[in-house]
Parts: sequence; structure tokens; C-alpha cells
Amino acid sequence: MVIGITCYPVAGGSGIVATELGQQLATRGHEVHFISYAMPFRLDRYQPNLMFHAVETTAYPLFKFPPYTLTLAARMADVARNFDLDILHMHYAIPHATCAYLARQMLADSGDCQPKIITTLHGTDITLVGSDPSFYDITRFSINASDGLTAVSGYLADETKDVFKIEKEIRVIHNFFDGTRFKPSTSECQRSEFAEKDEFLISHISNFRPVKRTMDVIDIFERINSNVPSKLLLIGEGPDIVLTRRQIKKKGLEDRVIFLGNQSRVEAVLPCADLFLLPSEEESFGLAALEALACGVPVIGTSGTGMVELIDDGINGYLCNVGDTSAMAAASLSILTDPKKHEQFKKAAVESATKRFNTDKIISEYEQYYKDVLDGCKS
Ligand code: GMT
Repeated sequence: MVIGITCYPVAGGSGIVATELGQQLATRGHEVHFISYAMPFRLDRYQPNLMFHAVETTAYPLFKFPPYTLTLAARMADVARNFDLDILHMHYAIPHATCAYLARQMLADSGDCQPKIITTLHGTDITLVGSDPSFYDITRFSINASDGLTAVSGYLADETKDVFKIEKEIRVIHNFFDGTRFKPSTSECQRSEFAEKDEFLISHISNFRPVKRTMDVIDIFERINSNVPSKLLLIGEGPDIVLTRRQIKKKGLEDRVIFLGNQSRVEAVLPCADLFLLPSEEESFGLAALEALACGVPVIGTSGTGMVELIDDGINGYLCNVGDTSAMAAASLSILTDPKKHEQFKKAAVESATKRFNTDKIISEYEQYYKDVLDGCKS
């Protein structure tokens, strides 16, 4: 198949999933065309069957905001026409699904073949951005205009149907991880760079947006550290980073916390950790949590979110109520202070991740879905 993929190219779950999906599809012999304003994060090497088409915006004094969405739609139509795309696969509804719709209308107008549009919903496009009153109608329209819809969890599929009153089928295709990269401790992982032998290493990866509740991460860590000597490894960047640093200083934890900023190869660091914290308010799936599990790191997450689909409470981690940092710290300590339990959780983490979210399984699900949509078995 010939597949066009558009995603946000910056560090973030939806861009990572889209990029790795494209790479895996290209490995399986499909022709993949990425269309975006920058080379996607993690698309860091040449690969046969894989091409990147840059979308350039035009500056003009009249344009207070350069119309990226129009240029993107025009580029999508251009790539579809020149490379005979079968599918335009959009990651994140806003504005990508809308641009794909526009591209398809342009192709129809010029009498060219029109690719099928598949939109993958990732989370905040539905739970935060799309449901904002200013975006609601256009998000709903663009979702309904897609030929196929997938969501990264059952939780998100239900939310989408509920919030947007969508009647179409939404195929659930979970996030996945590359098992050749995300695996338990490798020689590359230099734990001694971050923590002493007798200290626990706690980790958190996110884009430091309010929805991630990084203040809770600090609170949980403070409680853990007051019971057992520990270090906290923070990976990522975002709007709450300043607040987070301030909180760490206020609590006198500066010498206990290590900031690594954005990292393109988190698999080199993650396996060093003893525990992963993701106390998000909303999480449609939690790709970072999955990557931690795959590295043999138990996860403390939040109930009532999509994380219930990967964290088995009391088996490979714990699920606590949003904001209940006391319960999250107690759950963390129950794992860290019991070496036998810790080992069992680590083992279960790898087993559950590998069994349910391995690349082969999930890429085959996407391939099957592409075939279903192309065969007219639309959602
Ligand atoms: O985590 C983020 O806020 C980034 C966001 C994105 O769209 O890049 O991630 C969302 O998509 C990921 C990949 O499907 C999911 O694993 C994340 O759970 C989801 N984030 C939220 O729902 C907050």
C-alpha cells in the first residue's frame, strides 16, 4: 500500500506512534510518505520505502498567522496525486483530519483518485482541545468525514462517542513499543550516573503540561524519599517545567532530582529506573508508561484513565485516584521496600507489555484496518 502520514513532528506520544508506525510499515514493504512542517522526532535515519515531504508556510504581511493548515492540505493533495496514495493516515484530529478532508475535496475537483482518510485519535485532541467549544463542531465534522477511525484505547473510543455523539465504529488499536529498543536493563544503561547503589531511582517522562500533574510527581517523590533514599529522574520539557523546578527548590530536593530535558532515545535511560510515576489527570493510553513497563519498570498510574488498559493493578504497578499522592507514595513504597515483590512486578511488567502491545501484533492490526477501509468495510 502507499500511505501518507501526517502527525505533529515534535516530541509527544502521537508523533512517536505515527513515526514508529510509518517506520514499521516501510519495513514491511509499504511505501510511506510523511507530510509535516518538520521531520518527525525519532525519524532519525534513512530507511528504504520512507519519504518526508516538508510543508513550508508562506509569510506575508497580511497574514498575522501563516495559514499552515491550507498549505498542509495543498501538500497532501499534491503528494496523493504524485504518489498515488491509497491512504491518508492522520494522527491527531485537529487540524490534520480537517486538512485531509480539504485535500480529498481538491482531488475530487481535479478528477484525481482520492485516498481513503483514516484518523487516529490520540487523546487530548478529544479530551481537551477538540471538546473546547471553539473546536467542537469542526472536530466532530472532521471525525465524521473520515473513512476510518481508530482510537488508542477503549477508554478514548468511549470518550469520543460520548463527547462527540459519534455513531460510527471506532476501531481500538493500542499504542505499541519496539521490543528491539525497549527492553530490561542493557549495558548502555549507566545507573551509577544517576543514583548510588543504595538509592532507588524513580522516573517520570512527559511534556510537562498541567494534565500530567507534575506537582503530584514531586509530592509522591518527596514522600518516597523521606522513607527510602531515592533520586528522581525527570525527562521532557513543557509549560510546567518552571513550576516544577520551583517546587523542587521549595521542598529542598534539588540534590535529589535530575532533569534530562527532551531525549530522543529514552530507552537508553528508562531501564535504569526502579519505578515510573505517571499521575496524570487524563491519559488516553500512556505511551511513556508502556515504554517503562517494556523496560521492566513497574508503573504507578491513575484509575479512570486509559492506563487501566495497560497497568494491571497490583500485578505490574498500581492505579490510584487522581490527586491521591499519599496512596501513590504508599503503593510505590510497597513495591520498593519488598525486593521479592519488586522482582515479580518487574517480570510482570515485561510480560504484559510484550504479550499485549508488541510491534508485530499492533502493526498487523493497522494493516488489517487499512485493508478493511480500502475494501469498503468502513467504520
Ligand atoms: O501525552 C501527551 O500529552 C501528548 C499526546 C500527543 O498527542 O502527542 O499524547 C497522547 O497520545 C499518546 C499516543 O497515543 C498517548 O499515549 C497519550 O496517553 C496521550 N496523552 C493524553 O491523553 C494526555
